[in-house]
Amino acid sequence: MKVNLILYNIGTLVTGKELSLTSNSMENIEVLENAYLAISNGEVLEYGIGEIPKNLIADNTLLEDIHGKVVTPGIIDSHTHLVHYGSRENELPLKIKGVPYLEILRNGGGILSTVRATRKATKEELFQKAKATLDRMLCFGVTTVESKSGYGLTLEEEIKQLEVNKELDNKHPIDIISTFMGAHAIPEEYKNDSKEYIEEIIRMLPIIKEKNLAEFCDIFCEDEVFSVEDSRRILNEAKKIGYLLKIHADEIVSLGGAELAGEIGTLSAEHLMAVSDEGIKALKENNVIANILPATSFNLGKSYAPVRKMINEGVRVAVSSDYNPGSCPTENMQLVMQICSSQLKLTPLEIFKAVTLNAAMAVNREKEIGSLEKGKKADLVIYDTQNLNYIFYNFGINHVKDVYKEGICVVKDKKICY
Ligand code: IZC
Ligand code: ZN
Repeated sequence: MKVNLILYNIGTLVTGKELSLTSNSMENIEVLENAYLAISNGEVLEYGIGEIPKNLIADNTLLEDIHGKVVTPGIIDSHTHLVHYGSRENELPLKIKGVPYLEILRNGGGILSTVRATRKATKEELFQKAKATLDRMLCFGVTTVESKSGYGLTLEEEIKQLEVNKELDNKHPIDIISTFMGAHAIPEEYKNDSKEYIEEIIRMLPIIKEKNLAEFCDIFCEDEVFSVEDSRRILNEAKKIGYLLKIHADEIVSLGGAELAGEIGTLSAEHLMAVSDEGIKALKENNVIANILPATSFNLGKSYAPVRKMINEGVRVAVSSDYNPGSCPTENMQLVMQICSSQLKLTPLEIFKAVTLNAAMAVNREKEIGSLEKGKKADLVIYDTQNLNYIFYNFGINHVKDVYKEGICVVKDKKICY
């Protein structure tokens, strides 16, 4: 049997494999103590408890002693606005004074200021900025990232952003899943004719699909941005031509975005801080994944999505960063996970499930990633701790020691090495 690498003496191995669901618990993932994990050709070959079976060891097998530390699947950041230019720290004093996010946008700031900067940037500039971000994410254990467009808002400029996604996917160890989000804001040139911009988005959809630049279509369904009716129209058009769907739903105002997600059958609904009880029911009944972005609530000083209620109702919950230059400028998924612990009262196992298997489902990749099961990619993280609780207990620092992407070490002792 040909094995390239075996990690052994793993104190805690979270394989992330889903165990049968006996209740609505989200702690139903497999965890092994004193384990080994064998990797062959970038995939998980086998894992188990105790001594490494002799038949797994060939002359050229690399054996790596993990010294009782923690190993988990690679973290999947299933909601980011990765590719953009500029930054918005000029809005910090406004935010501190309590000026609402939507008011800043109404006055031509917010998303629109990032649109101006992104349109001016070259593809190379966008690539270099996003690459630096991905390097930071990788050091926090992230091995797959969903990346939305939405700072171009013209066909040409949206294509520019999406082509950067493709280039990053080709050139960086992190896998990129690309989402078209032309429906992110009404651009300034359509300020007095938003209906015409919606028509423009509908014209962009097939062109971007034909170029194979995006797998998902997302929309900012929000007060003063895209109404439920506009969102229904755009998402249904996208569905017809083969996009998988996402929706920014009930983030600031309870508009009925979650109900729409259920009606249309989006794969996930994002944010959900203001979701209604009917909305939660719609998510559950239609198997829509609730993708929660708690660092945005933390950064804006807003309320959190009612995660426990959703879990109790049987909704599948994923957690992601929402990395973007406005409401959540952080690449630190470990901080996001620590917020889940301290603010949302999720347990370590619930949190790991939310950022691995459930996140893989939110980007339609659960057959390849999200758990360390036989045949899946050997994307994994080694933490410099002796147990899972410590990762959440000693908060605010990065416990990730090493990261492997498809069986190859890309972060060693906290340093990028790809
Ligand atoms: O740039 O503000 N919420 N879109 C919807 C964002 C945040 C990104 C931004
Ligand atoms: Zn977002």
